[in-house]
Amino acid sequence: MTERQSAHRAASASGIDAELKRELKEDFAQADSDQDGRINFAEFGALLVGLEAGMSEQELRIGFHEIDTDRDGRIDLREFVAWWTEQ
Ligand SMILES: [Ca+2]
Ligand SMILES: [Ca+2]
Repeated sequence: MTERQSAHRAASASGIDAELKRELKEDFAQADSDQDGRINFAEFGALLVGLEAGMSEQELRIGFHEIDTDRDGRIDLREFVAWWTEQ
């Protein structure tokens, strides 16, 4: 878990507030570099590299599949928010 993710999780301990949602939307929009409303694997990899998570490609793939709960190969905003806020 990254420091940033820990902060998000701490902030969400008492429920997702508007501020957190706004931040997540911004993070999502930044990661969605082709702006199609979904984060694909390449965009996800770039996001994690940007966060300096230091994950291997295999770890990235595992993480991606964990987040992509409907298994359509892309992460939508709902899945992204669930990932950050899930305990
Ligand atoms: Ca995209
Ligand atoms: Ca998905």
